[in-house]
Order: sequence, then C-alpha cells, then structure tokens
Amino acid sequence: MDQSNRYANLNLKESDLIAGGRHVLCAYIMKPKAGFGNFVETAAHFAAESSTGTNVEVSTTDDFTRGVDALVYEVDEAKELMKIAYPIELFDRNVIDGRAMIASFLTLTIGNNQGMGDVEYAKMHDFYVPPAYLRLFDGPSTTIKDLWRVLGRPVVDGGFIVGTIIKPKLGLRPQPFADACYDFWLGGDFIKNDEPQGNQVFAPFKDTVRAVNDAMRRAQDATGQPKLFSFNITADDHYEMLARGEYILETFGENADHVAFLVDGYVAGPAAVTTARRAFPKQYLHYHRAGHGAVTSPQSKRGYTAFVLSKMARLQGASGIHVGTMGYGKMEGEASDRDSAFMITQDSAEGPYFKQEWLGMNPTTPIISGGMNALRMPGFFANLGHSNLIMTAGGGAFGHIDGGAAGARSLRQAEQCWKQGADPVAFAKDHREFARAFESFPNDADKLYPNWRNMLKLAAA
Ligand code: RUB
Ligand code: MG
Repeated sequence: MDQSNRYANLNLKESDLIAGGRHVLCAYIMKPKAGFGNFVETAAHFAAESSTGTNVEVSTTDDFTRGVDALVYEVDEAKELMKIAYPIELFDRNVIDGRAMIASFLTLTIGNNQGMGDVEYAKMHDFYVPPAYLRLFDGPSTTIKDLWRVLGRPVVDGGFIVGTIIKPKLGLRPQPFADACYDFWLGGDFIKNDEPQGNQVFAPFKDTVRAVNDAMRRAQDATGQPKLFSFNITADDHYEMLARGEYILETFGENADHVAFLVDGYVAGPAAVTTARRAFPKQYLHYHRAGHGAVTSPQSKRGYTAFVLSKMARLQGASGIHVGTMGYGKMEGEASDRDSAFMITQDSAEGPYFKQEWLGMNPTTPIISGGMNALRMPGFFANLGHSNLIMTAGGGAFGHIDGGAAGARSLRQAEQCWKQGADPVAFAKDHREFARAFESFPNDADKLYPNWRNMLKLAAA
C-alpha cells in the first residue's frame, strides 16, 4: 500500500521544522528492496512503521493520531538519502519524572524499521534534537573537569589524562593485576578495567577491588600524585551493578572520587548506562562500546553510525565515551570519528547532516583507545588539534620494552612533543622513555619515522 500521501510531505522545509522545535530529525541512508515500492513509497512506509502506522490503514486511527505521524520531508534517491521528522510527542517518557529515554528513541527511529521486508537496508547517520526534547535527557553529571580537579590540574585545558587498560585482557589473578596497576601508576594517571574483566572465578571482584585500592594508595604515596581507576560495573542485573558500585565506593573510602565506573553501553544497553548515571551521579561514567562495530561499522548498511552512538551517549549522560582513534590505532575508524569528538565536547557542533545546539549540557570526554602508543600520538593530537581527553593504551604501555611505568612516561612525553611542536625523532634524543618506544614498536617507528634508526643511533653514539 502506498502511504506517501500520509507519511511523506516533501514541501516541508528543514529550517521551518527546526524553528518550530517540535520534531526530532533523522537522516538515513536507505535503499528499497527490488520489486517493492519506489523510493518515496518505501520511505513513507518506513516512517509509518517508525511512528503511528503499519502496512495497512487501521480503523482505530483518528485525527489526533495523524497529527503525530512521522513524516518523510526530504529525499535524494541518487544519494540514498531520506530524512524523517518525528514529532517529539511520539517518544516515551518516564512515569517517575517525565524525562526522556534513549530506549524509546531507538525503538522508534531504529527499531522495527530494521527488519522491514521492503527495505534492503537503512542506517541512521545523524539526528537532531530540538531544545524541548533535549532538556528532558539527563546529560553528563560528572565530567573530565572533575578528574582534572582530582589530579590537581587546571579545570580548563587540563590536558591529556595518561591511561592504560590492564593487559592481558583476562587471566590475571587479583595480586598480579594490582601489581600491574601499581607499575603503570608510577608513570601514568588512569587505568581502566578491560571490558571483560569483572568477577571471574580466578579473580574474584571483591579481592581485586581491595588489591587495586591498596595499589592506588601505595602508588599515590610513592609518587605524591593522585591516581584514577575506572572499574567495570556492567551487568545484566541493575542490582548487581549497584552492588558492585557500592562495594567499590565503600572500599575506596576517601579515594572514592578517584574512581570511575565503566559500563559496556552497547552490550548492556541504555538501561545499564542510565542505572550508573542515576545511581552514581558523582562518579565519572565511562561508556565502553564493545560490540558496537556490529551495527556501526562502515561495512554495515544497517543500524547507526559510531557518530550517532556518541551523540546518544552524551544525551544519556556518559562522562566519557570511546570514539575510536581516527585512523591512528588498531580499530576500524572513519573520518567522522573526529566529528564525534567535536559533537560530544562542543556546545554547538556540526554533524554530517545537522547542526546541534547543546544548550549548556555538560560535555562527554572523547576516550581514545585501541592500538595506540607513544609513536602514534603526536600525529593524532595534531589531527585533532587538542589533547583534552583520556587516552588508554594497553599494548602501548605494557608493550614498552622497559615495562608499564616507562610505557606510561613515553605516552606523557608524546603529548609534550606535540605541544612543543617538536620533531619526534629529535625530541626522542633527550626523552629516554619516548626514545625506547621506537625500539619497542619498530614496525610503527619504521612506518611513521623512516629515518629514526640512523638518527637515534647517532644520538646514542
Ligand atoms: C584497547 C582496548 C579497548 C579498545 C576498544 O587495547 O582494550 O577495549 O580500544 O575500542 P589496546 P574502541 O590499547 O591494547 O589496543 O576504543 O574503539 O571502542
Ligand atoms: Mg578493551
């Protein structure tokens, strides 16, 4: 059934929809399945299924219903582009406080429409949230400023938080795990659980938390500097998340503000993120996104992009989210990784299709992770243009030939190198840990700085 009379209105102007402030706008790349309707017909069916309709007219529809239809307002078949305006009344709100929820945003905008028989594929690439809906989201409560404050740094441009992930990913018992933390903290600031680490039988959660607490105290005593740890509290059951969070805070006592909570927001979903956001608003909420590639990968024509995921994370109140490494690390990345970092930190930012005003909502820190090491960082910072972020390098710290503490120092030196605008090979001549990173990661060194062997050898001679 062609529903384009009801669910498409190509005369609507985007600027009017934005000025009206009553619609969430979504941009999709969509392709109709061969043998079904034309582009606009399929887009209209998509909008119907994503709002008030189904594949047939139903007798229960009234005039009010029609007033909250989602409408296709722009198409460009050659680019496979379709834009849909969703009236904000469509989205579910909490009974307890009238607030918005990402679960409902997803259920409508990227829900049933992902399984439609007449749609070959459809992927969301951007969305716009009007002020009347934006203000119903929690947004971040704790930000990188709180971490800079704990570290004793300026709260504006406090700079690079040198982080790692304890590796091996799994298989360390509590004491060796805590020893690795201590070692890294001698040179670095921030450690996160790798995302699968929790309460394995060989590393009971409570034993590990106590051992890490002890390692943090010892590292702080040894260095005279505050240290940070991001604990994984992800679980299916929100009572389990609360139990973990409460145990951690109780154990860390006066160091409780040195602790962040990591939630695997893609696998455990928006409910897990909001559980952490609302139950522990004073803790830095670290959104890890393991699994997101299943829908966000540029290879996937369905789902949504990593950019969309980042934007949803800020609305939900993530203090920080992984945004990839913008092509400098080991994980798949696209140019829009950089757009994501701007979208989650600025108060007004351009996405691929929409400009978003955040109206003072707190920023979400870009967390850079995945195959990073000191050699890759000067280029990374130059590309991004600032270093106000957390970077976690697992292999890049513990893969350093002089160990975790030296690995951490090499990362900090890499930021200095970029800040000074120095040539990395020249800078390495009088920065030992950075220089040893060249020997630790020779493949990267050969690729990025082909003349390093001669120059560093001359310096050593
Ligand atoms: C990286 C790591 C992170 C990935 C996730 O380890 O464990 O989970 O960065 O990817 P290493 P992303 O530093 O040894 O590569 O940050 O893109 O979500
Ligand atoms: Mg990991």
